[in-house]
Amino acid sequence: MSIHARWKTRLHLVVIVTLLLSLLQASAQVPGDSPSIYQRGEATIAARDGVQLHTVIFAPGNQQGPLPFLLLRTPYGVDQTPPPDKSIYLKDLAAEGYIFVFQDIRGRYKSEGTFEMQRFSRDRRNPKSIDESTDTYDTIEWLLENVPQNNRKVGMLGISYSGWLTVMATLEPHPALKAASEQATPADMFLGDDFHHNGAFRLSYGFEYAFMEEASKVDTLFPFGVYDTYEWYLRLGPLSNVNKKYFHGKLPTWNDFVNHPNYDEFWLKQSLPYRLDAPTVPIMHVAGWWDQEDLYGPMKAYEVLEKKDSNHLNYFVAGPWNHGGWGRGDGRTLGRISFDTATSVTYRETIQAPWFAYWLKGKGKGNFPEAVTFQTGSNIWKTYDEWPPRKDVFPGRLYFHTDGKLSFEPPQAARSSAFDSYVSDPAHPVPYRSRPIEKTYGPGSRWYTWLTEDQRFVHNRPDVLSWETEPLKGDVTVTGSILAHLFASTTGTDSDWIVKLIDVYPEDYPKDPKMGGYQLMIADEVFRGRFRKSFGKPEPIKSGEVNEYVIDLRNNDHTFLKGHKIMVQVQSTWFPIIDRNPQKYVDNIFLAKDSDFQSATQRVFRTSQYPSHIALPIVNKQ
Ligand code: PG9
Repeated sequence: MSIHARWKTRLHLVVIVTLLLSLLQASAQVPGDSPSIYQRGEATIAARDGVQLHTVIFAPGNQQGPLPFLLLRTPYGVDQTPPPDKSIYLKDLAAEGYIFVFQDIRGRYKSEGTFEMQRFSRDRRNPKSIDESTDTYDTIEWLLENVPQNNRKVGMLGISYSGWLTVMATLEPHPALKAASEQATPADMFLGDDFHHNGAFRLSYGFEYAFMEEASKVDTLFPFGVYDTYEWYLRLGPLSNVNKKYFHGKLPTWNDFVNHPNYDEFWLKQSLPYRLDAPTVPIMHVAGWWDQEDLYGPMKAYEVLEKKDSNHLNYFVAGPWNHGGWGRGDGRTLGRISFDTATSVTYRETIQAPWFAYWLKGKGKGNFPEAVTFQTGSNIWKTYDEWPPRKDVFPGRLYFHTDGKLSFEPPQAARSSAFDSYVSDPAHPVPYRSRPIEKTYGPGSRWYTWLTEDQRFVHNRPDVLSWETEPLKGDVTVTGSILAHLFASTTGTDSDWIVKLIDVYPEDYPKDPKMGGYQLMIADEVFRGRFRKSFGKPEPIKSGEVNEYVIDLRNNDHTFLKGHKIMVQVQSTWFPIIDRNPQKYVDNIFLAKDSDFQSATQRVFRTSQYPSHIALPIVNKQ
């Protein structure tokens, strides 16, 4: 392999221009202006095909002996990265002592080559082929040979896209890669992460992210020209207008959305379950319960690797965070929700730093628990020997009843008339967060905390149904996988079903009176009805037919406290995070016409034959 490299060391003044994305947010600077003890250098590292990868390296100015590397690769630009001892995310690792390496991936910012959104794995039969795994391999090879005083061990970490790049590095790992922590990686863009959930298209995210990454080599926000993007997306009309009026077929990721409306080879080959085998590098997965982008990913990546983890290399951590929230701030609160303790500080100091110190420096005993979670509600850290735990966990079912009641008793009604109903109108979709809906990554955007927003902003809308329990007589702790079983019909021939599991605070809440009656989503998900039998082969829904929709509300660890109520809300639009389902079956919703969109009357059943309910793993049933 030919290696061309420049290696310049110089102290560098770092300016944070904007906290645009999770990586940069995770790099939020430590307050105070004592000078960094790290020295900054820059290198360009040639990948095996000659493409030059722009790289920033920080080593301690007073380095005494060999140190391991910590490598972080990103599409979001590394030039503005603060020294690691000045980054909230990395300062505990910096105090331990590493050589930090940050790299622009190919095609982004100062690296050469072409960017491909979540590049497929290469064809290994072709020795000239490249992918993110080989780029990482080549980078590590160069670092070992060219950076003085390294101990020939490398750790990788990163949040979201950088988390995904961390997973990619483990596919054909360099032998020096000794530890990897993926944090909020996407695992499947059709089933659960940024671009679709259960086949429903994440319109505002997909549209804005495709533009941000592919309109230019550097991040660029789409110029909406209106503040409330709810209005803009509604005026957009059918999705075919995107290429017609704005993208003109020039953004590969948008074209992929249009050309792959079903779960085909394209999505499968991109997904982590398809790409991952048994873990060979120690790997720690990190997830945030209120991650607005990639909650499914780290849970899925952990689950898939766990099945083949005979050497105990696979670990899971989850806490009360939004996307990357463990990497910034102290984690005492998220939006208006309080956790009583500095959860992000605990993560960084007592979980992340010791984990890398063990694998890269041999410090400590290495007897890390299989899974660590911060249980919300009770607000305590928990450890588990397996995730989700099976010991002392009992299946519970919360059934929908008449008059908006929810209870553990199954419904008796045999009458098929026992249902609740609403009209879903794609011309007046339910906003997913309170308006104005600022640009996803725009200034002042409330995107980052929308999952914790008080759901009273839509409660009692005529197109949002809700059912709730009586105030709980004791705590109800839910640990593990939550599933909604919705028995529902529509007068249309396609439909979205959105289910939200909500913790309702007592009206009188002395701990924080302003939180009285707050409706906090604990779990939420959308399901696009056409995919009820198969994500690969959609089918129209028969108008008026009652179907069972089993909707995965993901894993959780939450205590509904005594005196709180449990609520479920169901609706059929969630705009513009989810595109509008025409509610009339068309082959490809990206090509639907204006005239295809129609109102539909939805029924949610609660009879002994069709007992809509939420299945919950309960730890301490009342
Ligand atoms: N959620 C972002 C992303 C990751 C991977 C692909 C597309 C988007 C991110 O925060 O990086």
